[in-house]
Amino acid sequence: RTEPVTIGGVTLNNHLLLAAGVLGTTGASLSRVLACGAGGVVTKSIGPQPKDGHAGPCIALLDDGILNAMGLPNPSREFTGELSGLGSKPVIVSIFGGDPEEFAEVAGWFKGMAAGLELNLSCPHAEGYGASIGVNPDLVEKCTRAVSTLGMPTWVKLTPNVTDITAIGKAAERGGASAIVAVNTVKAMRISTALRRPVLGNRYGGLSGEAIFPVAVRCVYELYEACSLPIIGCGGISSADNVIEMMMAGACAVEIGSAVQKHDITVFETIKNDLYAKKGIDPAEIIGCAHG
Ligand code: RRO
Repeated sequence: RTEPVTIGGVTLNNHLLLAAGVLGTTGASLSRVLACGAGGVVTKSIGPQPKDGHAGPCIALLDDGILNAMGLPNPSREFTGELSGLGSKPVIVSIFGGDPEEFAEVAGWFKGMAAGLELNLSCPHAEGYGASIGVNPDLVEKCTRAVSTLGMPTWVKLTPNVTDITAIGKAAERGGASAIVAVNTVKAMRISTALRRPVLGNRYGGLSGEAIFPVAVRCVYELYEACSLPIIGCGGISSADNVIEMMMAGACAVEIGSAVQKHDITVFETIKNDLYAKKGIDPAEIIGCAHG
C-alpha cells in the first residue's frame, strides 16, 4: 500500500489518476476504477448544455495510439446525479465552457460534490470551446480565475497544440490555478486509403497514447522550468518507466487514459506494483531531477 499524496489541493490515494474521457461517464465506472487501484479519477468533460457529440466514426484505434473526435458528448448538469454516491472519494470533475461565465456556472454545480475541478481548455476539435480558449493566454487566465475564485481546487488542462505552452501555463497560474495538467490530445488525422476519405466523421481529431508520449514529456519539462504550480503529466503513459520519466521531467502525478482504453483497468495495479514495489521508487526523490 502507498501513502496518500496531496497535489493541487486534492488528496489522492497514489500518484496515478484516470485521465478525463475514459470510463468517466458514470459514478459506477468511476468507483470501479478507484477500486482497481487508481489514486484518483477525472470524469468525462461536462459542459453548460447536454451534447450528443459528433457523428461517427468518432474513434480510431491506431498501432501506437488512439485518434478521437467524440465531440464533447455529455449530459451537462444531470451528471451531478452520478456523483451522489461517491462521497469523499478523490473524484475530479472535468468541465468546459465557451467563456468565463459558462465555466463559472458549470463549476458551481459541483461545489461540495467533487474533490476538485479540471478545466478543459484544450479539446483540439471543439468549435467555440477548448480549441479557441486554450491557445489564448488572456482567455485562459479569465476562465481560470472565474473558477478558482469559487474556492474549489482548480486544475487546468492544457493543449499541446500551441507554439509556447509556457505562456499558457503562466496564464493559468495568474488566474489562480492550483495545478496544471499537461497535456490533452494532439490535433491529428488519418485518411482511409480504401475509402479515400478521412477516417473520422469530423475529419480532424485528437491523438492520444504512446505516439504522443515524447510531446507530453517535452511539455511537462518546459512547464516545470516556467511555472511554480504542481504539474500532472498526461499523454501516452503506459508503464512504470513512463511514470518515472514524466516525474523526472517535473510531474508530481500522472493521468492515464489510452492505456486503460486499449488494455484494461488492471494497468493501475500493474504500474503501481512496478513503480513502488518492484522499482522502489520514491517520487519525492525524482520529481524534476532531469533539470540541470
Ligand atoms: O470529447 C472529445 O471529443 C474530446 C475532448 Br472533450 C477532449 O478534451 N479531448 C479529446 O481528445 N476529445
